[in-house]
Amino acid sequence: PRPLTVAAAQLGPIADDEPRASAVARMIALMEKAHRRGVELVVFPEAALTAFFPHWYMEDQAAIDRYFETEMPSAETQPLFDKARELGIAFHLGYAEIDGEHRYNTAILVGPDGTIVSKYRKVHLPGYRENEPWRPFQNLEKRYFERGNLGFPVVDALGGRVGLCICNDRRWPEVWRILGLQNAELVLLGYNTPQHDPASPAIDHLQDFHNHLSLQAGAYQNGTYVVATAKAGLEEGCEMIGGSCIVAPTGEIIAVASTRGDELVVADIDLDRCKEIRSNIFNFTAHRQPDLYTAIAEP
Ligand code: ING
Repeated sequence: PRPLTVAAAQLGPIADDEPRASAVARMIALMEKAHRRGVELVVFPEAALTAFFPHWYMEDQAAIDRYFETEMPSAETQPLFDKARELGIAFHLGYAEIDGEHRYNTAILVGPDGTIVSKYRKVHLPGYRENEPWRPFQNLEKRYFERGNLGFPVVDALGGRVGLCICNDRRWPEVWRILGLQNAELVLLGYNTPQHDPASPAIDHLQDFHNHLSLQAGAYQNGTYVVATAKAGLEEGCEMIGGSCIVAPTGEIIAVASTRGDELVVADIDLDRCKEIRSNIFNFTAHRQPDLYTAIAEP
């Protein structure tokens, strides 16, 4: 057995005028609670330092860039890295990244010694590029971010194979299979998911279902654990789902949030259990027929 105690550290809304120091303090409080519960890995949401600014239209690049990090860690985020090292806890953090002239929706995995061990830049950017004023809120990720250029990373960490993706990525089966083909045993992701989709209001009541459906399918069909963490609640007029959860390789949800605020969702997992799925039903070597799948990679 390879036991690991993991947590989804769900965050409630981050107000547009809430300083990074406040978001960091909330995350440190969750990390300290996690430590008291023997947690070894804490997963914070996508865009965990600021309000999810793609929900509104901006033209002034200086105003947009206020939501981005030009260095990681920075003075405001250093306390989170220091706390992690003090407690010996690894953590996942989502944030908006500026790299030279490039802007990405980024996530990192930081080891228990406070060093960055993996980094991912979001590939599946939902929404659109130009303002659509008919909507009560926007999704302008295609305007504010470039497509990620770091592939879909799986690294050796925490005694296993750890993969990253971000939010909309979880809805695309290709992402899960690319991580599965690299033998991911634990996939970490954050999300900011509105309850209401102005383009498809008829399925608003299914947003929680579609969230868990995507995570459970990805976990089961690739024999991996998943820790998925929401930024939840009413943030700058946009109601976002919660449902942060930990999913087993069997596809079972083994722990789930019950609020839309700051909440720690904890589970004891055993990375060896991935083999139950990957050595039988989803034994890729024995059962996959990649020569017949070429259409999947065609545009
Ligand atoms: N948010 C949403 C998500 O994929 C979305 C966008 C919501 C797409 C609902 C489709 C339906 O969870 C981000 N940030 O990707």
